[in-house]
Amino acid sequence: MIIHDKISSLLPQWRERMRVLAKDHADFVVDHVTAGQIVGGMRDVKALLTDISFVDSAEGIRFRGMSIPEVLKALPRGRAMKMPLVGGFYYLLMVGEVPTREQALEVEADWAKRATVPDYVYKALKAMPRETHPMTLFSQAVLALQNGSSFAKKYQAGMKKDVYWESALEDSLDLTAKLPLIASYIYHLKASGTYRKPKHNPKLDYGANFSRMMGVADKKGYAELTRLYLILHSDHESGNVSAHTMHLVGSALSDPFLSFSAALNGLAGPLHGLASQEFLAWVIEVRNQFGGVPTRDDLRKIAHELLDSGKVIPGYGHAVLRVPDPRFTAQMEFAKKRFPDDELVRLADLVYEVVPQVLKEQGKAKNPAPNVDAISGPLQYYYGVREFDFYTVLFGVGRALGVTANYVWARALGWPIERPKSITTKMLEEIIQKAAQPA
Ligand code: NMX
Ligand code: MLT
Repeated sequence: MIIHDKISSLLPQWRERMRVLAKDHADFVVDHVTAGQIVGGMRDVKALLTDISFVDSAEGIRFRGMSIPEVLKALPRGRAMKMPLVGGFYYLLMVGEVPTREQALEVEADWAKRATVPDYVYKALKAMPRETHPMTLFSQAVLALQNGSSFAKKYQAGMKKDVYWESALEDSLDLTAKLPLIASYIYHLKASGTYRKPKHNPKLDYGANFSRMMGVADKKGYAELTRLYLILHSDHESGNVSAHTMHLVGSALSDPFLSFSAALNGLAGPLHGLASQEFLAWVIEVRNQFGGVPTRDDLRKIAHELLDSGKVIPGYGHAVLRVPDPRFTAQMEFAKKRFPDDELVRLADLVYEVVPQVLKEQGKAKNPAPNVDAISGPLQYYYGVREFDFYTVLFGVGRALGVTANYVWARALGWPIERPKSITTKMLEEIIQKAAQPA
């Protein structure tokens, strides 16, 4: 397989770079940790290494060094496609090079071969109570797939450490190939109570397949959005909850299925991926209250009321970014080009005009700008995907691309189990008191 061969050829030089860092520069001080960071969620502590993506606070995400516009421009597409092939993007994340169209299609073809889901997984989902949250179902289905993990089987059979990454890649390709089928099955289960076993069409690419399995009427437009959406949601360096969970669980040599199921549970939190669902629920509530798009003044008032009630404004703020999220901008541009008059898109745009100032006035949020979740919901809603508690599942399908690439490289470079040190509150206070005493 093309990704396997490429990683194989890159590995010797990467292993040497790791060896030099771990041995020759082991004592080099990169950063320091303050008490504020210890009690403040380790914000900004430079303690993770990844080459898959990087988030600059003033610019946003770069995937393998490329900004979103650069990725969208450089990556190959299929005939008459506006957005790149997801298979080509996966190649970029895994290998670090822009693929040719043939290489991108090779990844797509490999996915097509793996795009089947064992019947017992569907049966397990069917057996769950209907009101179960889609993210719970999604995480369960991924966990159920663990039964087929090549990594777990080979590990039990005594696999050598230097080839862990090969089984990790095998599982990652399997997992990412199966996710659209599982996600669309969950979607139909929740949307209409039907048990529709989706089928992958090998003549179509990953994005088109997913949009077709979702049963969206404007398949062409939705397939373009799906490709864009999956690319944008794939990764956000390694410190966010889902990526970090995948990394942490994987460091115990839990296979990609176990690790990704755990990552999904983190993504399901309202301060992380669930914010997309929450943003849409909020703007729909606002629209219903005013019978349409409210005035700026009304929206200002409602935003203040939401903050005064102790809630956060979903889709706004970020732990790293200090500017509008370029993933927000890319999706807003997509919407404005294709359906600028849609009521919820206009409302999301008005929220963007009003809310940053409201958050500034409140004075708490370090970043009053929108993140990726302040627009993704209205786009899905426009295409008829209206069960908004399903939106985080879509986020999860995208996130799998980045976190599995990280998983493969973590095993390839032999990274150890993650185990930072904790101290007690008393110890922290004593460290501070001791430092304050005159020498
Ligand atoms: N609405 C209200 N308050 C906010 C918001 C917001 N959108 N963003 C930050 N704050 C508050 C935050 O709760 C904290 O309050 P307190 O001091 O009372 O604890 C204060 O501002 C300082 O927080 P920050 O340092 O600016 O943000 P932090 O890094 O802790 O958290 C988020 C980042 C993203 C969790 C936070 O901005 C937030 O809760 N946003 C709304 C939820 C959201 O959109 N999450 C999705 C993030 C992207 N994703 O997809 O994962
Ligand atoms: C993400 O995409 O993971 C979010 O923007 C959260 C983050 O980066 O902290």
